[in-house]
Amino acid sequence: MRLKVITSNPGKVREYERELSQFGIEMEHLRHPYDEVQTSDLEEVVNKGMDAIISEGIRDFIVDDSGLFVDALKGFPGVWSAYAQKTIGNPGILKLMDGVEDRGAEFRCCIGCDIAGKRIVVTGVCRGVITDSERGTDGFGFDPICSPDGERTFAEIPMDEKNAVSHRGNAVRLLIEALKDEGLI
Ligand code: ITT
Repeated sequence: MRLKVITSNPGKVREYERELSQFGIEMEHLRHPYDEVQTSDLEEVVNKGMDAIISEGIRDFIVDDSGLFVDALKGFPGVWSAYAQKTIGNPGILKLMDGVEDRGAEFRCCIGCDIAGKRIVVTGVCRGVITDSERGTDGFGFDPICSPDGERTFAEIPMDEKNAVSHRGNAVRLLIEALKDEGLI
């Protein structure tokens, strides 16, 4: 079975490949921009994006909308994570967190999967903390400032360790359960 991963982010594709290849699912990276509606709900972004992609005749794909929700910033950057990453970047998030004691944050990943004419939408979460400085060179995006356990950041651990606890890893496990329930794997 082959699924397109529709994203501008090759880091996401690598994580899907690692987790889904063991179930005989091959991933194909497709850069195909789609409208991401402005809403505070990741699932709504995913469902509307899927409608648009399907209306163009594309089937058998995954889309992924993710975000970092920082407790002390009342959930910012959340659904604006991609914009925040491009503009203020990790140094900007660290600056907003300067002197803030409550470092708690949550990563969320919503996966929309169109497969064999069915739609599966699942969301995985991962709690962690925002570190005091950027650390590590692996991963992408907010990984150098996010730590699942307050010790190493996601950019300091191998991908398998990240996937074992991450928002995307948790979402993929829900997707695998749903694919099994549908008898598709
Ligand atoms: P697409 O929308 O094209 O898939 P994107 O990178 O813009 O790619 P999102 O809007 O889902 O993806 O992600 C919002 C931001 O959160 C973006 O800057 C990502 O780099 C970052 N992000 C998403 N997942 C992440 C992860 O596992 N680790 C670190 N940062 C992540």
